[in-house]
Amino acid sequence: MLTVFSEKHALRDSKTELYGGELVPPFECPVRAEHILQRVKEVSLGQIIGPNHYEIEAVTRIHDAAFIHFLETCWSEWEATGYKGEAIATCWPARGMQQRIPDHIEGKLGYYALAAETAISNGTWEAARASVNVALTAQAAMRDGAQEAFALCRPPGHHAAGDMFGGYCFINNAAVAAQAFIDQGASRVALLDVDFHHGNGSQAIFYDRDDVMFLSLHGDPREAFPHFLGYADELGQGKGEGFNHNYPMGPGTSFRTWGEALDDACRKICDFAPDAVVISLGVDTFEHDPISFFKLSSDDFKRYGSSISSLGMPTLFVMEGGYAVEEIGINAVNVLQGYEGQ
Ligand code: B3N
Ligand code: ZN
Repeated sequence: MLTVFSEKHALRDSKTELYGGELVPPFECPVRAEHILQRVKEVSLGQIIGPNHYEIEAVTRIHDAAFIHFLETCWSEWEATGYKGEAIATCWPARGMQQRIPDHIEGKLGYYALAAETAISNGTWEAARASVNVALTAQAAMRDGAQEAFALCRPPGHHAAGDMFGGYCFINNAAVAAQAFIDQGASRVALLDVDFHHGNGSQAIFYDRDDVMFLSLHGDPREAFPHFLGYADELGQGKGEGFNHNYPMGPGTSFRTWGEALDDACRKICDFAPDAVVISLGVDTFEHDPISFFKLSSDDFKRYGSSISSLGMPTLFVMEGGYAVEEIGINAVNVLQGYEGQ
């Protein structure tokens, strides 16, 4: 399987994450991608290439242009104020307030942030831009005939909505890739999100569409981030009604339960008969993940890679979360090896 990877991921190296009322070193850190790449090499998964450059229009098919401009300029505006720390949102357009974009960077951050844990710092934009180029390059390889590809994206993307960042995500790599399939002539694409966290951004982006089906297996939002989306009764709206499927699951969920949800999602994908499947591949479902509560073992990742392969459809894997850094390479690559029948 082809892997696409960019060294520029390392430019996303913020020093702070707001967790439990403290500023801690971010769980989403550069060594994650290095370990995955190392494992891809160790098992000789296949060719590894760098990303091509894509014009921003591929990204603004999904994201609001003013939001993209904000991401690009946020750090320099923040620095210019003289603030000492990294750029973290501290105020929001809450219920009953105006949904206007203020001039001051503090207001802009609140407008575009969905949560406060994710700091923007020097290099964040460049890394996010490279990450989406990784996804688009892997997608282009499939347009050119590859049956499958692995976009080793970092930073991740599935929490990013049309005009919101957060949950360690800035540009929604999987959504941009799904849109590229459609723009190149695909009639239908399925976006299956197996990360521990609900892909609120992907859901919001495709919620009223019938050409991209979104399915997500995740920690019950009553107990887990992003808390305000990902419930089972969110089924899509308008034309998109019936094309959104959520499988929230509680603390301690084992592979037995999780696998049943995956089987159900796969049946829905078969009925939908997409031209391509995009997998938002997070391995924070791992039993030893430090921020999640599912109980999948390293072997389980191989098993479900094989289930995804049984769909028999062109499949693009896009890397999302996973914070057990010692095992992240084994777990992510196990999915890909399981897919390949190894
Ligand atoms: O949910 C958390 C969180 C929960 C538990 C933690 N422990 C026990 C150390 C730490 C953090 N934080 C909120 C931000 C979560 C972003 C999730 C990003 C992701 O992987 N999305 O797929
Ligand atoms: Zn996650």
